[in-house]
Amino acid sequence: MKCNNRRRDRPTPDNAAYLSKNPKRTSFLDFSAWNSFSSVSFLTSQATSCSFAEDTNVTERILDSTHRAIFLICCALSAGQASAVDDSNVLNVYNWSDYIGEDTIRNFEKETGIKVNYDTFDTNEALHAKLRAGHTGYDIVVPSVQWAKRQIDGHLLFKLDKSKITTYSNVDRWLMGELAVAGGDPGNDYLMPWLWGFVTVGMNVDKVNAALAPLPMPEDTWDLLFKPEYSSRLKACGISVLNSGERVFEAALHYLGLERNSTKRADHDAAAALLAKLRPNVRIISSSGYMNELADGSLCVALGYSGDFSVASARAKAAHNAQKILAVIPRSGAALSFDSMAIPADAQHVENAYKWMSYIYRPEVQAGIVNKVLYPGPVRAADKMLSAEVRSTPGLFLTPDEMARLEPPRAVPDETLRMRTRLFTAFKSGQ
Ligand code: N2P
Repeated sequence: MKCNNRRRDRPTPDNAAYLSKNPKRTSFLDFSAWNSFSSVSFLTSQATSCSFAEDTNVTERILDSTHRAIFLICCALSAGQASAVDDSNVLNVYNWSDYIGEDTIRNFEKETGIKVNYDTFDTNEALHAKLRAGHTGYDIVVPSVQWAKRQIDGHLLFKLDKSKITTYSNVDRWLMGELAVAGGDPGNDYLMPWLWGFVTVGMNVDKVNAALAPLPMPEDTWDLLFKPEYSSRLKACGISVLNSGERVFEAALHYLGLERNSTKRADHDAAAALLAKLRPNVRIISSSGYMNELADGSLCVALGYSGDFSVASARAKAAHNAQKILAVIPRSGAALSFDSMAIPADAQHVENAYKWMSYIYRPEVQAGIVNKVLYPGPVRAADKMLSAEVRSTPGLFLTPDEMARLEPPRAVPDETLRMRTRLFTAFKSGQ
């Protein structure tokens, strides 16, 4: 039996106002999905859910008085809590895995008394599907900006009252400009920055050199993935690619000299043909596992995110295991990736989300995040608070020449996204 009162609670005044203006979105009062105990009608008026799903057969035969008593106590307690708990003391956050400081959450909780429920994902596709399904229960989400654009267009995000972000002026103007364009948020009304980086090829240098010999390292590191003469040699020591049709197809299109945000079927067919040659040499399709596997030497090359490679390198150094992890910006360039913070349109703890945002842009809080995850952040005043070792991380402070080789993200239409998803499914299954 499950009782759950965590995510279905009273709307804040902001949310109530939002719902009244957006009748198409279902409010928390829509109980249609809560069918588990419709026969216990008096309980359905409570903002809580209990389920006997696992017990169906048992309940049919032996809904004895003890069992029934437990059920009623559980639901009564839960319902009691729903009305007694102060909702304002909760914040439900959904962020990428390995993307926050060591003490970020703990310090926020200590300082504000707000309890943070923190869940993680590792692809935009997963977050987007949740937002589209609605009722995520989350108050803060972290979509990459080109996905956030779709979410703004689909009325899935809450329009921010910037005056409630007390540290707004600490935020890098350049980054806000990038969010405005790539996120389709010209007034910076919906998106605030989280961290940013780029999508590239990372490698365990010594292992790659050994596997390629007598071939030298190619000048353009994309060749490691897309030239079969390299990828076939790297197969045995392990190649991994992101579990994202968007990222994998963007990389292949770029390698072919085509637009990363191409919408053309013919371009995608060409990319799919290139990827089909890579597929037999790929061991792992994952958006998070590659960090540890590169660090412990069980993987040679990965298509992944810049900061994750920096973390892999730091982990290898900390383990003194002699694995050298490197991720450069390939000679022919790579794609920038900006992640934003946003509040889902049906969030129930909007005031707490503002408190979180205000806290996140404090320089010392930023330094705690960047010191741990090794991605560039949005608060320049935090730079001098980073440790000397972190400051020297490749990819953290990019030179103008490096920036010139990075292309900003652009959203593709849903139809193109669906085409990529279909082709990527075929790639994964090796068809
Ligand atoms: C964190 C990966 C997040 C970067 N581990 C991708 N947006």
